Amino acid sequence: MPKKVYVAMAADLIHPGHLNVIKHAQALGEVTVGILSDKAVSAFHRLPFLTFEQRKLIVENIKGVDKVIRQETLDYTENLLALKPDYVVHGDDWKEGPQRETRDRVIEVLKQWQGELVEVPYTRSISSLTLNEQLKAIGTTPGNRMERFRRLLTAKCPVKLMEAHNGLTAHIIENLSVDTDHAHLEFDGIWLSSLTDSAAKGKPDIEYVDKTSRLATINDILESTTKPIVFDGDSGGLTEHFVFTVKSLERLGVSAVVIEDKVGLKRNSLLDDGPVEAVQDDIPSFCYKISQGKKKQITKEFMIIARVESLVLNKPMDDAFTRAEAYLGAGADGIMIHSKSKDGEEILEFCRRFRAAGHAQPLVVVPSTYNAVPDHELVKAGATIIIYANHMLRSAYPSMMAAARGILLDGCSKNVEKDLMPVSELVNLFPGG
Ligand code: SPV
Ligand code: MG
Repeated sequence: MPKKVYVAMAADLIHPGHLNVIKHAQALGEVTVGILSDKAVSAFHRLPFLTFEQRKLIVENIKGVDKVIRQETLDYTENLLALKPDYVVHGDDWKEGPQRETRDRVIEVLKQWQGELVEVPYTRSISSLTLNEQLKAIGTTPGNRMERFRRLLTAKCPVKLMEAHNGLTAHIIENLSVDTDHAHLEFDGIWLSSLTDSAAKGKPDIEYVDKTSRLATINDILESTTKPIVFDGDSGGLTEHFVFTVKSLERLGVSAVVIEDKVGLKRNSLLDDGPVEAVQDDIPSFCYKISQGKKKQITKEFMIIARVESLVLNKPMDDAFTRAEAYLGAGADGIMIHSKSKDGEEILEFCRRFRAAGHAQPLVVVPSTYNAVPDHELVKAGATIIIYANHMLRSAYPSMMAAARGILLDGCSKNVEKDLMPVSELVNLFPGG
């Protein structure tokens, strides 16, 4: 009987390091490779570029691999108990960082049948991480970018979007990551806010910045990123115009548009109630807009998310819920529920009710005012997408004010320099040539 050998890998970007591990495994016996699901990879890394099926197909065709199975979680236990391998083979680069605990558990489980962990020296100078960086520099395709959002929704909860209003802010969202002992943290995509896109152009958030200009902002963001983009489509405008917006966004590889059920002069939802009352669309009319958008979209991946403004307009929970169900019935792929409440109680109540009614669609929340409610509470109630809708612009503005003030008061910039990005860093932020 040949010995049983188990190797688990993401296998997104196959490189000689993977082949080296498989070669060592083959020398020990019959090799089963567990391909990590999108969900498992997302627990410690960014979502793979290739889908699970694509990664499986590639590994099935690698010399030395006898069988390929799915590994649902980062933790090996389930597959190890099912397979009882004599050996697990892995690169020796997982002794530190987020995978350390996984390694400890592998050793623990293997003990049950005297299995052994064999660690192959890590192949220096080539790793998925460096390849990932290179791939990011090349960019992505519109189709790949668009479908990543749906894949993220099946792989991660919550999916976190951060606002961007130009290529620079989107660049930060694309590249920022924080590794803790337990997790790899990064934003999953970009929220193209109408409020901050307008403010960055010195305009109010009243649908005055036209589509051409907003699509130009998207173009700048496409240039510096690969992550999915969700477009704040305001009210969607006239239905006859909205269907064109859908097609334009699809062409660019935007993953989703969110439209809100307002008519007339659109004002920002977070404005204190002023002299101009915002008016909510009636249900049949907004449903028609949604259904026309769905009918006209070309790809199957693009999503139209309906935003319910009832709570913002102080209408009862029942109104919000009735609308959400009607919009889903009209074909909306998900619901955004918004609120100006400080404690977020009404949002949590809506989310719970939405899930209790059996709706499985994505549910988006925007914790701008109820900012003390932690992400895990929103998720526990049923939210699946969290949008931080304006935080990049709001953090930049006070810093810019402080620098400008300091220069005026001091007559030179020496004293504010300590708070600024060095020019040497700025000129290298987007290297050309
Ligand atoms: C935006 O970011 O433009 C939004 C969210 O629509 S809110 O500003 O809260 O209305
Ligand atoms: Mg908006």
